[in-house]
Amino acid sequence: SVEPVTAPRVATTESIRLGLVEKLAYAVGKDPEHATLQDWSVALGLLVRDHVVDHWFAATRAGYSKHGKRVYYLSMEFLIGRLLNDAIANLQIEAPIIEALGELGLELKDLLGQESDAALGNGGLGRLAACFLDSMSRLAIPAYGYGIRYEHGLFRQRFHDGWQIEEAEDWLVSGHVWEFERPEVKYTIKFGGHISFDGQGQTHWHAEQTVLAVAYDTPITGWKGAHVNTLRLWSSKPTEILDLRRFNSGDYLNAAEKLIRAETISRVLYPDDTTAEGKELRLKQEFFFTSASLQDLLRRFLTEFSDLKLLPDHVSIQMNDTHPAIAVAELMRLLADEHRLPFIEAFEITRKCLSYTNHTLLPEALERWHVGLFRKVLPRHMQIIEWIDYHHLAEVQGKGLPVSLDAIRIIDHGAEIRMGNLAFIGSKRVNGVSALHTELMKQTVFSEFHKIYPDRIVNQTNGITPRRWLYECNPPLRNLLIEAIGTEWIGNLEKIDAATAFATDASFKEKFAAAKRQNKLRLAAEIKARLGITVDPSALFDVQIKRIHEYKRQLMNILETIALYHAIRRTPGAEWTPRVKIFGGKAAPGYHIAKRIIKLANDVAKVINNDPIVGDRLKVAFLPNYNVSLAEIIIPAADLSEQISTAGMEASGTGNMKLALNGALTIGTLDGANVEIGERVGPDNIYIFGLTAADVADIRIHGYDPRPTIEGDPVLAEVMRSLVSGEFSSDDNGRYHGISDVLYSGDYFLVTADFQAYFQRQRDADRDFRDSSRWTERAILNTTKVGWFSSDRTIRGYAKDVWNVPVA
Ligand code: 26M
Repeated sequence: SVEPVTAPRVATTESIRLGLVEKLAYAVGKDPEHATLQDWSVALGLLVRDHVVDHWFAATRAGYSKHGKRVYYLSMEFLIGRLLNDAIANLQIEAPIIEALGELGLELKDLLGQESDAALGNGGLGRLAACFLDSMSRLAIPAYGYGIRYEHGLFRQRFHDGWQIEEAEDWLVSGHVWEFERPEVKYTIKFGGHISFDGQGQTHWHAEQTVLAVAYDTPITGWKGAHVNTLRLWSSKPTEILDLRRFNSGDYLNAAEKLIRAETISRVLYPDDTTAEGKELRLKQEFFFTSASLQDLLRRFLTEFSDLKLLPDHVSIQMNDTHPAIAVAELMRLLADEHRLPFIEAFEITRKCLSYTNHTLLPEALERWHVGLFRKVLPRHMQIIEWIDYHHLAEVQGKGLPVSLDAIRIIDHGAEIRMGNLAFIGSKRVNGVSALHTELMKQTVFSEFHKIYPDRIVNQTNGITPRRWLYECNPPLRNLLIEAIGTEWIGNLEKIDAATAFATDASFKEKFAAAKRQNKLRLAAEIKARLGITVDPSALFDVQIKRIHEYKRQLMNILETIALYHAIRRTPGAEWTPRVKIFGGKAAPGYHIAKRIIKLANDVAKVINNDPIVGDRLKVAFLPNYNVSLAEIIIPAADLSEQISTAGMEASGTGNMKLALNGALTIGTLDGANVEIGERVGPDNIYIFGLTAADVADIRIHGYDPRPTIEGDPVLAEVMRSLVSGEFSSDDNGRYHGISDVLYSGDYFLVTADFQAYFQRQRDADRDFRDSSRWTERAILNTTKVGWFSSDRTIRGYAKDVWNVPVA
């Protein structure tokens, strides 16, 4: 018999040095003399991967999950970023690695920088999924992440003359060491065609197109390597490699057509995170990964059990937004058509296995599919959805509750399929991602459902992994915390509250400020390298990093920047708090206003940064290609965190949590998780301003006229004039007339309505920042009071309220 690896290997300086040189030779094919940094980085990745694999096997063999319940997290997006440092940190093998590299004349940080950033997600939703994987491993929950192995992740952003340019992203070209291809793990996925029923009660789906979903596995190491889960991503491949008949007849291009058609499905991530456009390829992607995942988990279940009625005891499936909501119909199809269960039983089982997380209330982001397109791509699922809709409506009518049936139909007016309603009806639990958001879900989109199923909607406020978002990205603060309170907080972030006692300790304060300064110097160097802008590291670093959206109101921040600029120019001799406005974020390629907002920020930056009267009092830096790796540099350096969405529109936010944990004070509206952050840090340690969600709802009912607000505020009025005068667009005076028009005519996101309150709170921040000792105390309290926002806490909540699984 073959001896398996039994215990994880131990990392010593010696073993790492020898291992590295061996990997470099036999896996990379280079000798040390000719190796590039990239070669060394791959060698180190492969070596660290060996350590990860030891733990992976150990975890699996420990039999933790024997006949237990498994969690399946289905997500269109996993925004994982780089993995090398994450693995090193979780396995606690940094010291021997640094030492071994030193002996080889190499620096760890240089090798880490070589790894490509896996950007298989748009923003918050995808990054949340990645934090959840980390926490599920931390808590030893036997879980699988399921998603798509996009060949191209989110586009790379660069600026040309201040305008956003998108370029294809290519994360796989330089060799991704973290995945294992599983060519034997593959499933057939069908599209299109027609359905027939035979006399024996069997349903047949005669597909128009079939492709294969092939598995690629990435191990996800939990804290201290105690548990390792698997992220399984599906890649689409043709069922046959080549059409030989066509090829032999000389028709080379058409012979390759099937291959291209098949591989197109997992080719590229859709770069939009607001508008749910009804594109056929997108629907195919959603079904592709959902079907493969369900087939895979059913196969795993059936190797252990035979009675599918037991499925809900052993399987919990989480739908990350409605993107995998087709799971409701697909699980029913697999149970009924393939495993011959009666529909009604299949429906019962389905509703006990699935749960759904909602991430937005924006109507344009709620997925809907035209019935015609849907029937063409998924003819059998159309029938199943019709059955569910009919059956569900009858069930509700039977209860005699006073609800609007129109609101709970899946098929809206016979024309469109509402995926939110499908997901809701097919789920055991439906959750929102912050207390406010969950309340609004109950009152708005799902109010009728909430009357029928009062226990179904639950809240699970988002969280972030403290490993990546403090321990890994902020070594100076990490080391200070360890010195002060030990290491407990890394695996149990609520323990970070122990450092609250040091908030007024002179020596701790000094070291905390020094750590912040060190991080600011690192960011200043990055700004210099990427933009050529010199910034003063003692200035207030004011950060807004997130996707560009009107509701997130980057525009309000830019208008405030202009107002401050005007004020500085008017009295340059006054007492100014030097500020650096830092922006990062991508606009969806088709979102024209968002792209113009980027151009405006860059135009404003150009004028301000080159105005000698202003000097160091104000600088503006829009860093291109904001991604996870850049976030890891910006966040530890922030003093002020901009969370200024129109109240009621940001479901939760998670950047707000990362910034607060790293000692930035928030300036924000009472929106999403800001509300809960404010409750924990206290009103003196956060700058809350503006309309509440209730105010916004009220204004929307009565109608809002921006004109008197603008004209009644001389500061804002001057800013508005500068937009149309060409002060920031001397090469094209008309460039910002459109933006001005949007603000004058309706201003749906209420930028002008909140402007004055926002401007005032910014001046409060200016004043407070000048008392650096007091500011440091408040920054410390932000770090020590937000331990609750660990994704470990969030996952404990899901485990208890949604999945019903035990945790470590
Ligand atoms: C939909 C259809 C077609 C193409 C793309 C999409 C799509 C992709 C991502 C739609 C929405 C997407 O993401 C929404 C999102 O990121 N929501 C954010 O989720 C975070 C985690 O819960 C919250 O913190 C944010 O407040 C919320 O905006």
